[in-house]
Amino acid sequence: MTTTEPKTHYRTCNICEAMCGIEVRYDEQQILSIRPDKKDPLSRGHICPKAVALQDYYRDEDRLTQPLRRTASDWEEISWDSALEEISERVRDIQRAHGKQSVATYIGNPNAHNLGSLVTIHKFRKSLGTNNHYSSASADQLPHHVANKHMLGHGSLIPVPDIDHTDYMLIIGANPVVSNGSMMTAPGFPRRMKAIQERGGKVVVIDPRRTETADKADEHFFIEPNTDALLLLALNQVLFADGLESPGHLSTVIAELDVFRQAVAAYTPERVAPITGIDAQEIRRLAHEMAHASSAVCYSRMGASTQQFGGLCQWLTITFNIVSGNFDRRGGAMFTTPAFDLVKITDNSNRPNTYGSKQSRVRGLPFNNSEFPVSVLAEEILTPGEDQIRALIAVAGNPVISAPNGRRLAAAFASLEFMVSADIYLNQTSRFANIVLPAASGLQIPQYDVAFHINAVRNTAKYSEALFPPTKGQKPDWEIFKLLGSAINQVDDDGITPEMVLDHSLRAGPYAEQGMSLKMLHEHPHGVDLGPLESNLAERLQTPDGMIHLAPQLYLDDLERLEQAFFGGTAATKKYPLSLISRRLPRSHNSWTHNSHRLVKGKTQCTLLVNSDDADGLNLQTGQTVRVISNVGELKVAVEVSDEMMPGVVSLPHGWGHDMDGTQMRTARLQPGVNINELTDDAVVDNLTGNACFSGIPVSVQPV
Ligand SMILES: Nc1nc2c(c(=O)[nH]1)N[C@H]1C(S)=C(S)[C@@H](COP(=O)(O)OP(=O)(O)OC[C@H]3O[C@@H](n4cnc5c(=O)[nH]c(N)nc54)[C@H](O)[C@@H]3O)O[C@H]1N2
Ligand SMILES: Nc1nc2c(c(=O)[nH]1)N[C@H]1C(S)=C(S)[C@@H](COP(=O)(O)OP(=O)(O)OC[C@H]3O[C@@H](n4cnc5c(=O)[nH]c(N)nc54)[C@H](O)[C@@H]3O)O[C@H]1N2
Ligand code: SF4
Ligand SMILES: [Mo]
Repeated sequence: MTTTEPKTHYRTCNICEAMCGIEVRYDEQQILSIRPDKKDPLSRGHICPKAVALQDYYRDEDRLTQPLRRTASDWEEISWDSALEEISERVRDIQRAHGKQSVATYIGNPNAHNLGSLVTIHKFRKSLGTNNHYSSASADQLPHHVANKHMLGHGSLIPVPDIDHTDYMLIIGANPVVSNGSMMTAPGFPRRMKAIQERGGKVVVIDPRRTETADKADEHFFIEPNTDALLLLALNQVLFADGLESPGHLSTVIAELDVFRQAVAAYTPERVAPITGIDAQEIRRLAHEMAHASSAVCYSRMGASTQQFGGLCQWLTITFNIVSGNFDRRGGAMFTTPAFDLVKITDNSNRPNTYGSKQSRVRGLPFNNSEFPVSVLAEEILTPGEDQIRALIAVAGNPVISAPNGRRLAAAFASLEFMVSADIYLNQTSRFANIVLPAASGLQIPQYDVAFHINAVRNTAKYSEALFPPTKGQKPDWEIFKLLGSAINQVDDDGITPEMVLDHSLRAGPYAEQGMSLKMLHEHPHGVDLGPLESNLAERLQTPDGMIHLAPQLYLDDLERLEQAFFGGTAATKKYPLSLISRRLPRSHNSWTHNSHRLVKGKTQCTLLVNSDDADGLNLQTGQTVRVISNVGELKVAVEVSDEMMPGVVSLPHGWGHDMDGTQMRTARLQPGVNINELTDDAVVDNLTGNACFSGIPVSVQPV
């Protein structure tokens, strides 16, 4: 019998934004262990259970290994050549008959975690000659990009909480103890949060649920979902009213301070308190604490972005950091200096892809960063007329589960003349494709986090080679983009690999003088430490006039919509007395990790959390099945009574619902769960940015 010596491979886990370093021990037969890489300069020994499950997604027998073609009643495996030939013929026929706008793309979250995708997507999309591009960004973080763009000059110039040095952190609508941060790459967040407390600092959480983060924080306040813009307006108002404004070293580059002061003047804590549910004196105190702390940062995320005033929330979070004197300053909101510097490479200041340069055909929502919001995708497919979408190419996305009103989107996909999906599974979205292309993923692709080094709480750089080759007929996404480009548009293969782009960008980047290159990263398999965040906004700012804009007109205009919604006198509806929000689970990532036995074993995770007062009123007990009803749909799910919840608010996990329609889903047989987005409404968005709204969904709950 021959035994092979175990080998060790170091890489970055590419499941979520945290970029944890992992150590994989393996031999020729199997993976022996996946453990934290203690020498990774960013994650320093942190991983979560999802990284250990990388071996499960790799070995999963339900993974697609050959292109599939939908037949009248089933699927047949076909060769790549036949798949590409059919795609080429069908898409070009549709383009000829209905014009280029009739073909759309949807790009899902895993693309953001994939070096190869990030450096090939743009060229592929451009080659299609359509504006009909969609992605998960508009179900997630669009308000951040719009605020960064209008205030700082570039959508990807992201203010990052300097959590390793701050003495005060106000967290609004985020649960980084579970998520490990978003728009804030912070692996091992619990440890980093504890360090704030150990150095005498304080963490405060604002959330309608007493989350895992709130539990560990020094203080937690419940807030009525969807009202964070009012809270943030009042926090900003107090800074001016109580003479606490101190823009510090930035005072000469801040424009529109007086306009901003006037814009927030009406939003006193007393005026917003009854709506937000947070006492006026407490709001005032929080603003004072933020201003008086030796360093402080306000961080707001998903809960404050995916709501009707997400755009205002992200604007006001940035202003609060600026006006309280905590911007571009140690321990405040700071900016990275990434080795692959997307901000400098893609100067988007004057390109036609900019915010509002086009409006969506049916509803008139704004184009941004070369995409329309995903909330209009269903209507753009279903509404007849010139430029109606008739074909879709979806890569690494599952919008039937991840986008609002998933059931309407499913109906829209079913009506398409042609659909292609590149995925690792046959799932709720890819089942509508005529051709499904099998992608390589996780341990099978090379990795450098082009996107997330920009958001990281420390400057580091790390490259990992693919550990295993693609299985059978799988291909990495960047090759799929190139093959699609050449099949549909005869785009010649330029021979450029992701590594070539990476090496070129590293050599042209801010660490060129220190010898930064792909070779250097090869020599440092744990990653290269490039130091803590430093004050650098003078060099990073991208606005044409070199100023930070505190009061861009689009936000001032949007305050009227907010006034109307909260003070316009519309009575609340009794039909849907409860307010639904989403949650993320420690052993689950979006919609695609539920086939890993080690992650889904044990008790049912996809439950409706209901406060005990509400449960008593409705006569509900833990374990009981209820109907949750909204104006777009209804579903049945088990209740978990929990005083984690604010009274009047209920919570469902996002990313589940794998047996919707009773189809033969290959994934997630153990715990199918329910799809929260059968309840969310694609008609209700943040009108300013077009971002989807997942917070404060009016629902009723009834015993079955
Ligand atoms: N109600 C509600 N909805 C939400 C959210 C919420 O909190 N509440 N969160 C939103 C957020 S933040 C996000 S990011 C979106 C996510 O929205 P999506 O990106 O649309 O959804 P995912 O579940 O991440 O789907 C990823 C898909 O890619 C496949 N996949 C995984 N790895 C690879 C790969 O390497 N290559 C290819 N080709 N395919 C791969 C998976 O099988 C899956 O089908 O959902 C949003 N939707
Ligand atoms: N374990 C795990 N980690 C993940 C993911 C995952 O699916 N599982 N997904 C990854 C992705 S794609 C992303 S984008 C990040 C997201 O990371 P986070 O931004 O931390 O996202 P969530 O955990 O959804 O936290 C949102 C919080 O907002 C609260 N909330 C809901 N509505 C409101 C509201 O109106 N106001 C306020 N103040 N709070 C509200 C919710 O209760 C919840 O605690 O997580 C990433 N990490
Ligand atoms: S926190 Fe995210 S990056 Fe870190 S191990 Fe877990 S899934 Fe991977
Ligand atoms: Mo996300």
